[in-house]
Amino acid sequence: MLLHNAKGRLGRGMAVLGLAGVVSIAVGMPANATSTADCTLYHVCMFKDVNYNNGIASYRQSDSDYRNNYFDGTPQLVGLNDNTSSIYNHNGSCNTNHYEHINYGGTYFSTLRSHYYPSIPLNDQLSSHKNIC
Ligand SMILES: [Ca+2]
Ligand SMILES: [Ca+2]
Repeated sequence: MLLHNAKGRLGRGMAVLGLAGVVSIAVGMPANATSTADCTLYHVCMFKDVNYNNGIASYRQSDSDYRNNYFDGTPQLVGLNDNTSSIYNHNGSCNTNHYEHINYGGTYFSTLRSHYYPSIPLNDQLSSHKNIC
């Protein structure tokens, strides 16, 4: 039973070490902890990098000007304007047009409802989008 006590202390010590390991992994995680699973139903989601990585901006409605919008899930504040590289259209009923300029200007391309776009035309150029329902 004395031996049991010693093992008990060792066990607790290992548990603490194990927890510290988990914490350091969480802190050291790369900033790519976004995915299509983060996109709310009925929203269209823009991602900062290709393959839905490194930041997400999620919209139910159209947005005519990205200059005051920012990605979620980035370690530092990253503006949405001219930074989108992939899109998941999770809107069940609307397609979307994505425009090079604010106020739905310039070149655009369309996404279909419930479709995935791991890389997009107009990479790092999008400045507005409009729902087409
Ligand atoms: Ca980008
Ligand atoms: Ca632009």
